[in-house]
Amino acid sequence: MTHHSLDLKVLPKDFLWGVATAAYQIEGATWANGRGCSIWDTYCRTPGKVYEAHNGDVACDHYHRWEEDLDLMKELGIDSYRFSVAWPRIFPRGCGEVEPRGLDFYDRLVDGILRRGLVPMCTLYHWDLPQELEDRGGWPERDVADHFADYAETVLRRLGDRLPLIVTFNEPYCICFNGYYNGSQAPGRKNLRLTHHAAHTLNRAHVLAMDRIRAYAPGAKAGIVMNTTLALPATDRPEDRVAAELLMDWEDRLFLDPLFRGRYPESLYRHVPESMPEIREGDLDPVRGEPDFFGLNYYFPSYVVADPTRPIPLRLVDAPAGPRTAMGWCIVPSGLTELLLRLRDEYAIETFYITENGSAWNDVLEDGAVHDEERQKFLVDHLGAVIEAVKQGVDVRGYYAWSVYDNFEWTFGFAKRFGLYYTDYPTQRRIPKDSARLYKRIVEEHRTENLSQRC
Ligand code: IFM
Repeated sequence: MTHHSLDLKVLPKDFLWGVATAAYQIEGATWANGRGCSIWDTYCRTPGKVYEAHNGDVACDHYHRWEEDLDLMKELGIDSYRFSVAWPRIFPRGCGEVEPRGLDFYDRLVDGILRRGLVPMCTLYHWDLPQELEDRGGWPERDVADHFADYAETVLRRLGDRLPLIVTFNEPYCICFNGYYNGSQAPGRKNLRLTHHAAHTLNRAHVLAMDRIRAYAPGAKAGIVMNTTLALPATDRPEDRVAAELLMDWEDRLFLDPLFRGRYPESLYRHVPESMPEIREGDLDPVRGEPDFFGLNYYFPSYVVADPTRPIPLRLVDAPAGPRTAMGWCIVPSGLTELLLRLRDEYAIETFYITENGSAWNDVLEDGAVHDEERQKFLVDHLGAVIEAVKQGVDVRGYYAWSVYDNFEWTFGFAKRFGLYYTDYPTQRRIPKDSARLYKRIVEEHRTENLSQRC
């Protein structure tokens, strides 16, 4: 097992060590107990969209195996489990009639998490928009925000008394840009105007949902999770520096500025005014929408050059030569420190969680073991980057590894493995990789460190 020399005592005593998942990626049972169809059910059935036409119908069968899965998390020694609620299990048609069996499932799940002494972090939206809402226009349509708020209220009326940590959205960038700009994820549309309108609905939905959270889960801390791009200029040329800033306006500040400042970046009105949404009174309210914490998902930075031929004059280029994961993503742990510092300084963010971080590798199961050296190194190096940010005064309260076990990696189907546990799909056995053992040891060492400091 990889050795580490992490300075764990730098982390707060009550630092939450966790793992994260999302409903469609693990649950399976997509037709069980009245669940409606989501945009991902549809996208997976659209020829050519998902690797070998894989889909989430069975996935990790977590819907039936959740008790064993929670036992596994307990055995891993973590403190907290970040999961998401599937909107189409609660409102099969997106709005209107509630499916009580959907609420019952998450009710049992939350009780099961608490019974094991784990802290639940609940994400309300991790990409599974009910298909009927997409058929009526999807996220670019203004009223989806109102339906989302009603869905949030329904979930919180049932679970709100037991949820200490609530997330409205996972990765607005992916929802809007992959869903409506480059079409690489569900619903697979490609239109700049729709993308910016989707962003506005989402930003407004966050504000509306925060009102409901305050009303129906008054004891909870609530926030949003973003995979904020760390945009780096590919060269030292001044125009590439400008392009990198512009990329952050487009992909990040499109969500961050409304959240913290109640407006959109001026550069977007300069370059693509016709694509920008109408803002009505009260849509973007940084007071009502103010998060208690910011969830950061970090995987890799983007490299940018200026490109005056494009409406937003920039272009992404390949990362410099260097190590890459099985996703082809470059590995830059220091980017995580840099991003935390930048976000804290630019938006005066007081409290962070790293709500996802992890890596996919071509794991080989041999004699019941997976010796995933690269994943262990990735884990240690990124935890080192978190520790460095904490040393520089950033308040990071927890780290959630993505993911507890291999699961449905969206357009890559089951071909990419991010888990600390290896999922043997034919038997649904979860087999600890060496990285799971390392993570467990790190968590234990941090606890021991705390105890010895108290003595
Ligand atoms: O699997 C995804 C997750 O759903 C959202 N964040 C990135 C992960 C790895 O691609």
